[in-house]
Amino acid sequence: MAKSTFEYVKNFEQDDTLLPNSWIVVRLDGKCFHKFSEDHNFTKPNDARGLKLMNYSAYAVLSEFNDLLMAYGQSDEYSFIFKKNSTLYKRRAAKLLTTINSKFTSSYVFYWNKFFDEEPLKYPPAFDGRIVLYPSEENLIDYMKWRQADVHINNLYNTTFWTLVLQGNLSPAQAEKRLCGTVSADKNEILFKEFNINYNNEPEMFKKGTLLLRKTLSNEALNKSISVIVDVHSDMLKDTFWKEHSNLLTKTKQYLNYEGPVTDILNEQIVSKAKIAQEQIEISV
Ligand SMILES: Nc1nc2c(ncn2[C@@H]2O[C@H](COP(=O)(O)OP(=O)(O)O)[C@@H](O)[C@H]2O)c(=O)[nH]1
Ligand SMILES: [Mg+2]
Repeated sequence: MAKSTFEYVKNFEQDDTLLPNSWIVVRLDGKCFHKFSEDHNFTKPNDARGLKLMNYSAYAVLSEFNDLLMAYGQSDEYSFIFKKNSTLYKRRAAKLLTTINSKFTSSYVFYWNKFFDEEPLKYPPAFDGRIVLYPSEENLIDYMKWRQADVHINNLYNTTFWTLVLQGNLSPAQAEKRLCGTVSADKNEILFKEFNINYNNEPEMFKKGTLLLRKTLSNEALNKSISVIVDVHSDMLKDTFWKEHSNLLTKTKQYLNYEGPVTDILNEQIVSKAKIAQEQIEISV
């Protein structure tokens, strides 16, 4: 077909191919979520519904993109880690970022009612996104540790702050002043001595964020092993985690057996795979 005289405009497009041989990390972050969480009456400092919706939206992304090794989320952010040699969209940055972001954001809206049954969505949320490349395992592991250290620092502060305000009847300004210059041990002590709260007993999802991983599950009902995505709250700051998951950064298919609890996300996959197996039996009979 003859080219139109307008076709030259295509030459204005910029090449945004990402460097080969490096892990692609896509990090999304909620836009103005301090306001969005207020407008939707999120529980302070952690709203389990909101965090579970974030996890479920990330699970929807991971289910669709096989080149994703894992994802990690906390607060209003989620990081998605592509395998090092991924050639998805020929490693074009804009394609990767926009597809991951729009799938995540549309899932957040699509599944809103699954988690917020009594809280209507008042307006469409938005997430910004960025891509960062990490050339070495050490850099990537440090990235994951950095994000998890962030949730630890913020959550201990927020938990103490909101306990002082909601249970200690301090004003936000007074609580801020009280916490000024305190270290972790001081905050733990305030929670324990003044409010009888042992920070260690707070939910793991609040303290550690959520990691989505691919694992193998031996399922008795199906009488076979199935490949699943699991949501866990592992401590990535401990080197034992990386020793136990030594294939995590190199293989999209994880053969590590999952032995943790059956979460809602996992249960959904078991039910769906059982249904498919049942349908196959019915067809073959
Ligand atoms: N109440 C509540 N607020 C949350 C929760 N998760 C995130 N947020 C809010 O979202 C903000 C996220 O931080 P950041 O991205 O820096 O702020 P943003 O620019 O307003 O999105 C937090 O400061 C909280 O105000 C939650 O579970 N409960
Ligand atoms: Mg934000």
